[in-house]
Amino acid sequence: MAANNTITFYDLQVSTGATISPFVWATKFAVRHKGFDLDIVEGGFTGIMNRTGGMTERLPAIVDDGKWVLDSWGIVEYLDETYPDRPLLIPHESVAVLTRALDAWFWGAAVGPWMRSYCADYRDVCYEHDKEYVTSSRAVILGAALEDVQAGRENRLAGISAALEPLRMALRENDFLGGSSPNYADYRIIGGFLWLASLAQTPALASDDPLRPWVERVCALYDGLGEHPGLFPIFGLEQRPGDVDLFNRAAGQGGIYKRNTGPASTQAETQKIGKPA
Ligand SMILES: N[C@@H](CCC(=O)N[C@@H](CS)C(=O)NCC(=O)O)C(=O)O
Repeated sequence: MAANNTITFYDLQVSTGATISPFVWATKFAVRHKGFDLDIVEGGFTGIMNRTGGMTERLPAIVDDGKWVLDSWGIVEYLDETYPDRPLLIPHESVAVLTRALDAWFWGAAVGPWMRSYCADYRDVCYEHDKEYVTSSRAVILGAALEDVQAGRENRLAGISAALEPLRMALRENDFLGGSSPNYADYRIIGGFLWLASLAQTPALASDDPLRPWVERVCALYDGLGEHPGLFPIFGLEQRPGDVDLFNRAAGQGGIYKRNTGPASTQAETQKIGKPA
């Protein structure tokens, strides 16, 4: 049992003091969801091995009463297995399956494209002593100099915003991805938004984006865990002439959202497609 209800938490921060990593953000929320306090070990990208006594090169990592636990997903499994009587992060095995699918989609649709649109901002907000490593390592990952990868982002941001429609559809009808209360799906996805907010020098989403109430609702949890003063505004993107719509203003179209309640609900479409009686 965590001594004094506190878990030691190895953070990954930038020069504003805000957490940067989406994995680390998700895990911070996860530990607080279980009702534990965080004893934060601060630091940036370089020196992780030194800080952790050689235990890991990657963060997050936690120490619970002397026991090291690594990896964001590993930490969630550990917390639910070790503390099953506290609020569950994964309250049913289906939540794990669906969260992994959602996370994979979200990285392809948003986190990856945002990384290519904000990679120089990412480097610029790091601690001075991290900048050389972050510049060279991220150029290897992205395949070119950070300024070259980031160039032209103004032509890409509208499309990335538009691609988030599946999340908007779910969160227009529910307070949380967990339904009426948050679970690990919420924390996993908010991690990507908070990663962006830790570095974005220009907003990525419209001020009136339907995702905004959910983002603000999750950030306000646990005494405003996601409201660090070092975060930058991610809402405020203006749609330019020729841009795709930043989000779909006609909510709930198609698929599971187009409920069949009898012929009156399908008549207009039936006429349009010319189906014979
Ligand atoms: N699978 C790991 C991935 C963690 C990871 O890649 N963390 C990155 C930050 S996003 C890191 O520690 N990077 C250190 C570095 O770049 O040297 C997890 O889920 O915890």
